[in-house]
Amino acid sequence: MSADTQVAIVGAGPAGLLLSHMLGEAGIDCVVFERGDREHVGTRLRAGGLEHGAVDLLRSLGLGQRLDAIGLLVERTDFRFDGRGHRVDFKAATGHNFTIYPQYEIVTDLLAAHAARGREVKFNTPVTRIEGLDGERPVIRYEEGGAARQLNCDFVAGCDGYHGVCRPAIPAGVIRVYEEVYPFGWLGILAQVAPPSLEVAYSCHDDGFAMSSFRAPEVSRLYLQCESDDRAEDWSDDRIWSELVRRLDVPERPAVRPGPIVQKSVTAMKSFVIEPMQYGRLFMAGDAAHIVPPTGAKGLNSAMADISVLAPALIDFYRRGSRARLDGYSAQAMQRVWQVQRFAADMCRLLHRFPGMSDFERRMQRERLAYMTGTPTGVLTYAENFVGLPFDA
Ligand code: RFL
Repeated sequence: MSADTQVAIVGAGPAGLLLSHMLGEAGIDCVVFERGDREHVGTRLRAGGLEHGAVDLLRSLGLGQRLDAIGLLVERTDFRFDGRGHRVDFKAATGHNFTIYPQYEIVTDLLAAHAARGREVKFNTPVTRIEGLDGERPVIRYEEGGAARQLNCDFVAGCDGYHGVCRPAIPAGVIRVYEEVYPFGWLGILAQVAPPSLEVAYSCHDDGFAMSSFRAPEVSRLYLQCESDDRAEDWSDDRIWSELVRRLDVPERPAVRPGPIVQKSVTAMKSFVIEPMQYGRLFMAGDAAHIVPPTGAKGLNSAMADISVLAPALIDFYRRGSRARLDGYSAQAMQRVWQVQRFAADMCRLLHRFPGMSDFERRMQRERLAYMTGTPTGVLTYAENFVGLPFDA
């Protein structure tokens, strides 16, 4: 193939960097384009938890050293409703932990692996257009140092997140778009204070959902259901802590621990999927192809699961010359994508207060929570979805 590179990867988030790492280890030439700078990409505060499939994948790639040293193992979720806590021991139910290892640590590990092997990531290099996806040699048009440039490739990996350029490059009518926007947002804070316990707590409160989690032994991450159009500045630190205490604190559980808030932001809540996740020589992965409401802690894991299917398919093409696995990429990845969508949407509907909810609907939420936390079938169903369905790697 006479191309400038074999695989052009748009986006240096977890999906793009993981793909570049896996292809690079297999001797496949790729170029990663990233519109942000290295600092921006390596410090973005986003996801915090890894399913066991994601942990196994990182370890199998030789990227488990820091993860095993500083990742924090979680064994239970505490659901708060009816004014008390209801623990679900997902480790006992499935044998698997959930590992707190923030997204910026994974990105840091992947960037370090790129640097150690002399593989370049083109930061500050936005892709502006992609052409020729239905031909033999797609063209990537990008800006570098103020100049317009182009590069030919065999394949394009669209790992450029929800607001990227790859999805709009697919002709209208080729993909079907599924979207559900929820009528509330999440106010998320990062606080420089030890969490009440190394346990994740979800509260289904009459005034709205709240959640207590953490990123490190001295760093708490907490969320509050808020209005979709709230701005983080509308919420004073005092108001945030008093609302968290009101929604999360119950007897016989460690109380919320207020501390200095170092970051706060409001996130929109939506479910979004395109189907199929490929067109011609373009293969979409991660947030570029699907978004989940964060209630299930699935966005990052789902992005990594896509790559665990896409990377072997590309490697198979270059080793054996067969497009069979590439052609089947979307069908294979989508099975898991939809199961993850189901879990994340169910958790979102189960735990939030929706505008105009009737007493009956509210009572049904309570009964679903009681069944999920109080019966072996309910516990197992939650547990196996939360720790993660198998990766296909
Ligand atoms: P990313 O991480 O968005 O990376 C996409 C990259 O593409 C770049 N890009 C371009 N580069 C070149 N040219 C262009 N034209 C480009 N257009 C875009 C962008 O700069 C960016 O660097 O997507 P990826 O790799 O698919 O990874 C997905 C995860 O980042 C995402 O699913 C999670 O972070 C979602 N998410 C959470 N997931 C969880 O599992 N648990 C969480 O607690 C959680 N919290 C969050 C989140 C996402 C958030 N966002 C998106 C606002 C909290 C937030 C605030």
